[in-house]
Amino acid sequence: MINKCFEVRVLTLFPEMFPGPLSYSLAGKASEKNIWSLKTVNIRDYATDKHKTVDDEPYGGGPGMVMRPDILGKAFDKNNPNSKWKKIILTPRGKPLTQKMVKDISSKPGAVIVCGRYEGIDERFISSRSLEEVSIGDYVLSGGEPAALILIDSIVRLLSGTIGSSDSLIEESFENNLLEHPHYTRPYEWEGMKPPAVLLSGNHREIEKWRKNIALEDTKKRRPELLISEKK
Ligand code: 6GU
Repeated sequence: MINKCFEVRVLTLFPEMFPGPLSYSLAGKASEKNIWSLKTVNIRDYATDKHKTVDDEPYGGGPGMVMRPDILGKAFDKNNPNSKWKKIILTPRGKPLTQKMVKDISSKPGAVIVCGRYEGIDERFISSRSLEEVSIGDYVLSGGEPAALILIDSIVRLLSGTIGSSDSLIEESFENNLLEHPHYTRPYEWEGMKPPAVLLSGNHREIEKWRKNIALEDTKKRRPELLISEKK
């Protein structure tokens, strides 16, 4: 019933940032159950000079520093266990992460995730190791580490055994390119507001109809681009 342990290997200059939030809640419990495991690799351990340099000035000039391909290459080659694993580098230049991509990653036996830092990463490292560049959205973080925590969380919750009922995965946002319907619970009346009457009707067909309709209306209002984009 439970699949083989999904292995995550994170290459980072800040291994202390892990597992961080991933040791709590669903991901934390799933890791205790050996549904997934995490190993961090400190890129700096592969530096060769006495100052443990991992970056240098950009060719062509400009602000900031660029991560060196030789150090990254060595760190990656020593920690790249299996050709079936997904190989990802997190940078704001990457393809925006979608639930479809998360599903694809979670179907593999594991993932190597490289966290970008400083102003950039030497392009030769990215292309020579065939890494997929992924971004978590159109804003800039100071590094790939918070993005890696988010990516790993999104993968782990799809692994078999992490979430009790697979129904919770079928109904949620981004399935069928729709946002999920809104939710209500007790108390029945709060600050003068009551839940929509249909939800207390006991008529499951009507409830389903109401939820589908409001999901579609909310998606049109908030995320119209989801309705015209390709199937997830
Ligand atoms: Cl993956 N890294 C950084 N530094 N900034 C980002 C990002 C990644 N995704 C969105 N912004």
